[in-house]
Amino acid sequence: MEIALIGNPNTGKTSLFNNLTGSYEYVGNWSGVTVEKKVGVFKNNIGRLIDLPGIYTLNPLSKDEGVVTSFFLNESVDRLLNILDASQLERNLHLTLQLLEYEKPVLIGLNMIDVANKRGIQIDVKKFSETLGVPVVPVVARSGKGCDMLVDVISTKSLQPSKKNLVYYGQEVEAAISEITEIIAGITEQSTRFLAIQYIEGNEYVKNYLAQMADSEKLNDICAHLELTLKQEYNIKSLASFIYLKRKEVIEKIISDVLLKNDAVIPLTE
Ligand code: GDP
Ligand code: K
Ligand code: MG
Repeated sequence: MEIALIGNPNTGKTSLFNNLTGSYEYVGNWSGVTVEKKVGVFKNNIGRLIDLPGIYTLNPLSKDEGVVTSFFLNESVDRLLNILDASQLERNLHLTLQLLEYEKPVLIGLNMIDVANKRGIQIDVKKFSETLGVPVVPVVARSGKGCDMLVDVISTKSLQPSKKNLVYYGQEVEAAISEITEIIAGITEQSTRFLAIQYIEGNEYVKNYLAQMADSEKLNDICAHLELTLKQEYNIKSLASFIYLKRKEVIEKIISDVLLKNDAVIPLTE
């Protein structure tokens, strides 16, 4: 089983990686960039863990960030372990929403619980998990607290992709998503909804990927038409900013639902 570790920069990926894996199977660089690639074997031998570079979005701004998107397009990974900084949920969840759209089983490691608690941030983990439709395990990656539980959950045979479409992008975008998914259905193993949304956002890696298999002119026409419609109707800057704002609305709602206002303590397994 291949599991990819993914999250924003400085969320504790390396700390978690070191806690979960015993030996390194591979250490080198990702192709084309000087970003370290590390693959480790889980201590309990359930499979391999791939440490991906920290990113904020799958629509890359740099070649370094593009490593993750290329990985998503070209490799087959069984499960995603998404590490979140509990004290920076709002920023972190933009990536999470995109990962859920990728339609592979996702497990959330909710890290920096100690930092969040010190800042008075308490998260209703059960509700958070129900809202996202995937398991959420609170951890302190630096000390290893919660890591056993994380391994237990990621070893579960029945781990499924989230059945929820968390972000509804509005009638116009959803219509364009349907048109694109219809065109690319059957030509790729990857989630067509994920690819369609990323295409609309202007993800160059996804555009190049699909150009090898589908009629780019048709796809670009759909996006150009959508952009024109949205600009007229909502006075938006770009398709990317529209998509970003839709995700932001959902994130704000999620956070207002899962943040505890009282002093309830999040249980941590030793
Ligand atoms: P990466 O950039 O995602 O690989 O994150 P690192 O594993 O390098 O961690 C970034 C910093 O956060 C380091 O100084 C870690 O020691 C620290 N850190 C990681 N996990 C935790 C945690 O759960 N609590 C606290 N307080 N610090 C942590
Ligand atoms: K770091
Ligand atoms: Mg790191």
